[in-house]
Amino acid sequence: MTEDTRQLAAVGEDGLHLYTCPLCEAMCGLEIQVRDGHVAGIRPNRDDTWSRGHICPKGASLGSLHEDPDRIRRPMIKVDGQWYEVDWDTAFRRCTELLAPVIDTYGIGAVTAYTGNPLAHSFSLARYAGILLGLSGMPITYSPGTVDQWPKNLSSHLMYGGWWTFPVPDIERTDLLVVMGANPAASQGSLLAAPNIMGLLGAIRARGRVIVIDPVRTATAERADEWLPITPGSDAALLLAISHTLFAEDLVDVGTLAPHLDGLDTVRDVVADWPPERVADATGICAERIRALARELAGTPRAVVYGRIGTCNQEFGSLASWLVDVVNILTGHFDVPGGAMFPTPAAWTITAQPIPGLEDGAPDFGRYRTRVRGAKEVLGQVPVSCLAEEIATPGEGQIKALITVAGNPVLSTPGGHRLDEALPGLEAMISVDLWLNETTRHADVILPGCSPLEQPHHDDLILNFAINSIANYSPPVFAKPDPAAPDEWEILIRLTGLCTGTPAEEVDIAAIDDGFFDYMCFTQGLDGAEIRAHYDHGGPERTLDLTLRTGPFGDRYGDNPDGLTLTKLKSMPNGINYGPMVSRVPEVLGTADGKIRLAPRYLLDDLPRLASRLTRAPEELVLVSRRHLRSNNSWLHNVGPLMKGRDRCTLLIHRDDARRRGLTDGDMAAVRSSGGCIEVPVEVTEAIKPGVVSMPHGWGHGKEGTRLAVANEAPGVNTNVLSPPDFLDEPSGNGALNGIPVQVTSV
Ligand SMILES: Nc1nc2c(c(=O)[nH]1)N[C@H]1C(S)=C(S)[C@@H](COP(=O)(O)OP(=O)(O)OC[C@H]3O[C@@H](n4cnc5c(=O)[nH]c(N)nc54)[C@H](O)[C@@H]3O)O[C@H]1N2
Ligand SMILES: Nc1nc2c(c(=O)[nH]1)N[C@H]1C(S)=C(S)[C@@H](COP(=O)(O)OP(=O)(O)OC[C@H]3O[C@@H](n4cnc5c(=O)[nH]c(N)nc54)[C@H](O)[C@@H]3O)O[C@H]1N2
Ligand code: SF4
Ligand SMILES: [Mo]
Repeated sequence: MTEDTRQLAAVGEDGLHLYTCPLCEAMCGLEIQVRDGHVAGIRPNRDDTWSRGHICPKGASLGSLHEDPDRIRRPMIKVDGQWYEVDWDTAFRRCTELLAPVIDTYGIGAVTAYTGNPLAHSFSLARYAGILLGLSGMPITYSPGTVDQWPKNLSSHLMYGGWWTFPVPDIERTDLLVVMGANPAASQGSLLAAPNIMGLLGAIRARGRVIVIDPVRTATAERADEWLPITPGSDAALLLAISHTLFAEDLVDVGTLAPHLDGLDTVRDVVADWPPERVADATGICAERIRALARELAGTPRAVVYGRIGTCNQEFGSLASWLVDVVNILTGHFDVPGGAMFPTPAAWTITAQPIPGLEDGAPDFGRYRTRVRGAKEVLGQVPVSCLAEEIATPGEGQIKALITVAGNPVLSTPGGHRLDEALPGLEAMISVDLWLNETTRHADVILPGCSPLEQPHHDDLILNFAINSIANYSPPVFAKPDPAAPDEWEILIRLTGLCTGTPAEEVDIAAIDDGFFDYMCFTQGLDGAEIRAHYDHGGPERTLDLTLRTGPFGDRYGDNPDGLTLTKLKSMPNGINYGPMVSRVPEVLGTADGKIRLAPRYLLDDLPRLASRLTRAPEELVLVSRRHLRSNNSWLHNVGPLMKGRDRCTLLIHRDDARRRGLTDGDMAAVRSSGGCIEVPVEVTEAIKPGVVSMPHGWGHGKEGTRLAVANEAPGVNTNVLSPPDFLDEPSGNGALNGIPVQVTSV
């Protein structure tokens, strides 16, 4: 841990500030120079104990984000279609006026919330989302979890008895990395927090090999040793065939994990039916290559398979998520250095707690079903694509009021255009957001939080996916312009109180905060009242201190005097790095018998659906999604410096597929699916598997009533018009945003 000799400026003062970028899982340490009250420059902090000098263009643009004139700085209410800036008290009163009658008339069942992705990266929101979702009484809420990692939550719940107990590839120490359905060159890592991830991949190549399995020759594949183009949606079949080979060639070696495994024989029996020949056509990867891959994985002492969003938000996401772990386990690359390991987060999160009623992995899903479609609940969520129909369909239980928090479902969720049409039918909509965008334009009230640079930062959820155990606290760079303005956690508490019958403006924030804190203490076997006596304040800093002090390195309020506290962490501006992951089986397991369930029945029951997929006639073309380094889902398109360069919202299409349709580079094409039709310029390439086309999501700006001057100049089109709301991974209810059958024609 380096001694810092730099002179750091105090909050709000000119000079040098150290700040952790809150935009993605890479958690880069930044040096921010402030001059005359403005960001004069952002550079990587080479002394950061985690990121050691990595940065990307997004982090470098935090100043522009902060200064974006379109960013909402004061609450706004809409009256007769016209927006007015108001004071906070008026805004909360308006929330009460709107929401209380809905609850009185229809009950809380007519209210729901959508909580979006930036919430997971926010100091204030992440620690307090549990209050809104857990205490407001809303029976069903929605999130992008069901277009993202729900299959992973499901397989982890079933295998390890913990719905956020995710194994993470130890890319710092592996010699063979197989990347399936991830493009870290753009995303910078997902459910895999690593500093300078492409640098780490380069280091693996220097000592071993990197193989990318993806329908697209992505920037990650370009920088790998080998690209295996796979047919979208067929990863589970490939992994079954790899597992088959491991058993058939006697390559299975689970090492010291043996006493902790349940179901190994079942797996052997199941995969016996899946020889490589059976899946070669469907995957597009020949049987011999599949066998060689199995041998390579088994024969490399430190190897690991990493599957991410391309293996999750597809038709067989649950099977693929499960089988990635199965292959790592069968090859002995699990819970050992260089394999897939369970991180040890320095601060724990409320998500580490079991879901009430689902404590031990009993596959008790479908505890309730959605009203219109009858979609089953899985781990407390239903598919986010149900939201539009629940608002639009009249009858008992119809959704009449919506609270959005840091989300833009109109662009980001399947069939978002239907939501766009449904939202005006609501009786009340409240958005906790910083921009007037495609979703929030429908709100009646917008409650803005601070800009990231006006808040402290310490990641929370992301530490659960990090390849090192780290802690890093950043004080705010700027002071809040209006010290009386509530923080976002306070906004969430007021809205929670409002849902339970107290006017928003009268909610006792401290009482609810204390109650939540006491519950968190209770989960650690501590008495909340006693622990609260240590503090003269509440809010996220108190919560953070609790989760650090009762975490694996914590001081346990004096029991371990040299242990970690927030005060100690604050004295270390470059953060603390406790080093790489360590073996955690069986202690990390939450299953009743303390074993890993290798063959959960609920997942095996999905195999016939996969089997019938193999014999299905091939589609003419299928659509997959992609990300770009300078985007962040739908919301960084208003930052000028990030929008430089050529149009990113294009349809990638293979040269042969383009030629057959009379398309050349830059032509407009019509893309049609069972969900809808859009027109988009094509980008002809050889870096994609024939039969596959690719679009980025998060575009489709330029809507009337939005305030996004830069984004609206280059709006792009919304690919989620093409995502059929009922195209799902059945076991998890996760949206299949990849592998969508489409037709492409020249316009
Ligand atoms: N076709 C396709 N669609 C996809 C995906 C895909 O791969 N393909 N990926 C899916 C995935 S993985 C995800 S996570 C979702 C993301 O979908 P969402 O979670 O809905 O995220 P965004 O669309 O980026 O919207 C983020 C919102 O948060 C607001 N915001 C930003 N910072 C803050 C803040 O600090 N506080 C508050 N209150 N608001 C803030 C922004 O203004 C914006 O309105 O998209 C999904 N959609
Ligand atoms: N710059 C930037 N960073 C981001 C985001 C962003 O929007 N921009 N979003 C953040 C979020 S919310 C998330 S969830 C993460 C996601 O992070 P990643 O998982 O790395 O996501 P992508 O970059 O979309 O890469 C997914 C890859 O899956 C491939 N794919 C599609 N279908 C299949 C399939 O059936 N099988 C296989 N094997 N591959 C397939 C696609 O071609 C694509 O290359 O990124 C996060 N980081
Ligand atoms: S990679 Fe970029 S967006 Fe992600 S944390 Fe680092 S600077 Fe921020
Ligand atoms: Mo995501």
